[in-house]
Amino acid sequence: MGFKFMTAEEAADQIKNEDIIGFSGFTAAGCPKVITQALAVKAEKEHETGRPFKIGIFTGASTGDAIDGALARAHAIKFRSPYQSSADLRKELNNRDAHYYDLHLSELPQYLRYGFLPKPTVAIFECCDVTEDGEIILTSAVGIAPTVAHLADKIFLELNHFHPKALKGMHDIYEPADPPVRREIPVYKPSDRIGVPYIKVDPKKIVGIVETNLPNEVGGFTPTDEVTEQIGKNVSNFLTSEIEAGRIPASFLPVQSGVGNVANAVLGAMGSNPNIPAFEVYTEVIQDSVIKLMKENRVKFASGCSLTISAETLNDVYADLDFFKERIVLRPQEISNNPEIARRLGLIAINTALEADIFGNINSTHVVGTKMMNGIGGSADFCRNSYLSIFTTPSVAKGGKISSIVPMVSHLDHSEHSVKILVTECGVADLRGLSPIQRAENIIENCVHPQYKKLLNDYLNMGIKGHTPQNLQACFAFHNVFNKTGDMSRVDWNDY
Ligand code: 0RQ
Repeated sequence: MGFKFMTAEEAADQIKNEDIIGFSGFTAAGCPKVITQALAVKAEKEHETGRPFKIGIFTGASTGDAIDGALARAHAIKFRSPYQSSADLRKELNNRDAHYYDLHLSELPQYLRYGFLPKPTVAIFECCDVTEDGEIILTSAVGIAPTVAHLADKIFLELNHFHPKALKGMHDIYEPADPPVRREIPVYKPSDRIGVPYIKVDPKKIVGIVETNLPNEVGGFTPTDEVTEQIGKNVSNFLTSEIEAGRIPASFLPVQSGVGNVANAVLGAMGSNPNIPAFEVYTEVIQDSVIKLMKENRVKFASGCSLTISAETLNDVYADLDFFKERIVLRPQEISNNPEIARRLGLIAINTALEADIFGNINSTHVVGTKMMNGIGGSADFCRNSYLSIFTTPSVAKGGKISSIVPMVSHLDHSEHSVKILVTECGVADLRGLSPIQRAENIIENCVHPQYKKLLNDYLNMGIKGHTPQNLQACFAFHNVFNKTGDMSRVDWNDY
C-alpha cells in the first residue's frame, strides 16, 4: 500500500494549535482512539511550556473517553459541537473553558457544507479498510464522516484491526445535494439502500495511517430497575392500545428510540409484549436491546447511525456477520435523523426528558436551568417530525428531592406543540388535542409522583387567568427552593 504508516505521536505532531478537526464516530462507536490521546499529551506539554494549544472539534454525537475525556482533561478543546456525554467535558463546558454549540444532529453535516460553521481542515477517522484509490470503509458508526471527508484537506486514518474488513456492506453512504437542487431522499422503508458502502476520497489527502487493534469504549448498561421497567411497560401497553384503537397500523410502524437505560427498558418491554408485532427500527443509536430482539426475530430490521453496543454484543454481531448485514444498515446522521424521512416513514419516536412541565414542554439538556447535561442530540430531529412523539422520564430524581415534572421547565428543548405523549412510571398522559389546562390536569393526574401531586394541583388552582395559567412569580419556585434547600418538595405557595 502506498500510504504512509505512522505512530499516533507522529500524527499528533502534524496537528497545530487552533486546527479544526472532524472525527468519525457516533457515540463511543467508530471513534478514533489513539491520535487524540497523543494529542492530549502534546497539549499538556505545550501548556507546560506556556504555549497555547486548543483545537475545535466536530463529531457525530458523543465520543469515547479517548476524544472528549482525554482532550477535556488536557484543556485542549476550544469549541465542540454537536453533542457530548463526558463528565470531564461537561465540567469544561459549564466552567465555560470550552464553547459548546448544541445542535440537532441531522443538521450538522449540512451546516458544515453551507459554511455556517468553521471548516474542518483535518479529518481523523477510524476505519476497518482503505483501498489505494481512496475508498474508506468505516467501522461501527458513520456520523458526519462523509461530509468531513470532502471538506478536510488532510485525513488521518486509524486502521483498527479489531473490526473485520467484512464489515464492508453494512454502511450506506449518501450525501444529499444542497438547495436549490436537493431532491427527495429516496428512503421509503428502513431497509432501503441508496448510496455506496464506502467513503471515496482523493487518496492524496490521506496523509497518514496509524494501525490499532482496540475495542470501542462503549460502557455497559446498568440493569433495569423497578422504575425503568414500569416505564417500559407503560409505553408498550400504550402502544398496544393505540393498535387496538386503529391509530397505529396493525403491521406497526418503525421505532426510533433514544439512548440510555430507560430506552433499553422500553425496547425490552416492547419486545416481550405479544400484542406488538415484530417491528423495524429507524433510529440513530442501535443499542444492545435491538440486537437481542433481532436474534429473537422480534426486530426485523434496524437502520441506524451507530452500533452502540457492548464489546460482548459487538463480538456476537461480528461472529455472525452475514446474518446481521442482511438486517442492519448504518447511515450518515444526516439520513438516520432526517426530518423528511422521519415524517415519511411515520416513526414512533421515544426519547428521554430530564424535566417536563405540566403544560407538556420538555427540557432534555439543562440541569436546573443552567448546567449543561449532554445536549439535545437527535431528540428534536425525531420529536418534531415523527408519527407519534413520546417522552419518558422517571417522575422524580435524586431520591424524590427533585420532581421531574415542574410548573415551568427551566430550559426549553421540545415545546408543547411537538410533544404528544408523556410517560413516567406512574402512568401515561396523552396530550393530543388538549388545551393547556386539560394537559396540566392530565399530566398531574397520570404522571406526577404522589409526593408532588398536591403542590402542582395547588399551583394550577392559584386563580391565574388566561389560556395558560402560568404564575410568572412562582413558576420557578421548585427550582429556586431546590437551589436553596436541596429539596423541591419544600415549596410553600404562601411565599408567593
Ligand atoms: O444524575 O447521573 O448524577 O445520577 O440526571 O438521569 O435518569 O439516569 O437518565 O441517563 O437516561 O439521561 C435526558 C440526560 C437522561 C438523556 C437524559 C439527573 C439524574 C441523573 C441522568 P446522576 P437518568 P438518562 C438519542 C436521543 C438528550 C438527547 C437525546 C439525554 C442524571 O436521555 O441526554 O434524547 N437526552 N438524544 O439524577 C436535575 C432533573 C433530573 C436530573 C434526572 N429533573 N433535574 N437532575 N436528573 N432528572 C441520543 C443521541 O442523540 C446520540
